[in-house]
Amino acid sequence: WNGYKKFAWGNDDLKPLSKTHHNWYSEPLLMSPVDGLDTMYIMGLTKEADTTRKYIKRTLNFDKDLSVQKFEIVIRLLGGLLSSYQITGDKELLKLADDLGTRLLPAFESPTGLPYKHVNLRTGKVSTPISNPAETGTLLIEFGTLSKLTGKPIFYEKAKRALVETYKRRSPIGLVGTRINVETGEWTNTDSHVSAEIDSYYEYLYKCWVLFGDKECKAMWDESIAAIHKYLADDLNGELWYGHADMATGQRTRTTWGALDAFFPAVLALSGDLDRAKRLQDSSFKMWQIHGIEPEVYNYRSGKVEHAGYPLRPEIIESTYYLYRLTNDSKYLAMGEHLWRDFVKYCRTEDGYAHLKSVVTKEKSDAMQSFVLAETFKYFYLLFAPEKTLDPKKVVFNTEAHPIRKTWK
Ligand code: DMJ
Repeated sequence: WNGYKKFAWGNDDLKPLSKTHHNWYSEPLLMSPVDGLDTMYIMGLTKEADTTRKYIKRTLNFDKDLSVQKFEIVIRLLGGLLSSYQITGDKELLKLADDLGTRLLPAFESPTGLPYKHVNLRTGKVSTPISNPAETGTLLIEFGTLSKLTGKPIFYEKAKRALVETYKRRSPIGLVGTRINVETGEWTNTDSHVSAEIDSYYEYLYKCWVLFGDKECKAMWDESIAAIHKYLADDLNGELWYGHADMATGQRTRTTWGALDAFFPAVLALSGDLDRAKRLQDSSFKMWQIHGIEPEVYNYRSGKVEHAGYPLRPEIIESTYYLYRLTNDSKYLAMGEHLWRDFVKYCRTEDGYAHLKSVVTKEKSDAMQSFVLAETFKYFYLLFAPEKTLDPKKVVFNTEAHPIRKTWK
């Protein structure tokens, strides 16, 4: 955080090697401060957080002629504003969230109700009709919470419809694909898995049931998870992995697992399936240990790394945290310590943490995304913090680790 303050203040992200900054668009949207704010409060860094909150209120303005990627803006900024509002009671944060949510609403104006990938914050102009389940189905925690907190039902309705429209297009055997055209509702890539571009769609089916008590979400989760176990699970010499299959036939297409997939034990554990969660977490940890840091994509059949990058992802730590809290087994504390020591050893720089170009060579690259502040450090911290710091039974974390409390009836 101090590295960001020193070299990137007022911009989106720190570039930890060149000690400069990176912005997602032509003007900054304060990604790191908004994403990292609730982490500071949770860690008890109240003074630092209050100063940052005041800066955000003074500076952040969404009336900008920028075509933004709705999903990323929702999980990082909308989620961050809502959780920090709930922590501080600062109504201006809710006002900012309301303004942002309203500016994103035109994205849902497609013939199917599935949202476009990009929307202009000022004009509402939409673009990029080819989307994916993660981007069409990872909106309801944030938009639903916005409805509950503002009393405006439209946000819940639009995001819920997008989730249901995604689910409705599952194949007869219950799987969704990787890419979908939001104008026609046709799949343009039929690869099915729990990895990038689908992952948090499944996460939100379950979590929206927990947060809102929405029975339809629970029913969609129940049917989906059965298909996932049936067609994606691989039992390999006693190890549990989840691979890729064609959504129409269920036939295995790839036997890969990776850093993003490593969120899945957390959701399994949360849903009560501790047996599978534990076995799958052992597989993720095995993948991590091969090179002392996990790769983006690993082939569990051939044992080869298929994509060697590591952009400081939090998912394996998130699952370690859930498993520790839900089992009380100190094995997960030891696992977390192992992950932490490797993480510091290979990714630390003078003023921050850097992505790895390759977990094999450990060569670094000049980036530190805001989710490092929002998620990676938060889950590491919460794993070792006293349980009362944040009762995991009283919050639902959005996919960017912003904790949302059900403060409504
Ligand atoms: C985060 O922005 C979120 O966790 C998202 O669901 C997936 N990718 C990153 C972290 O890896």
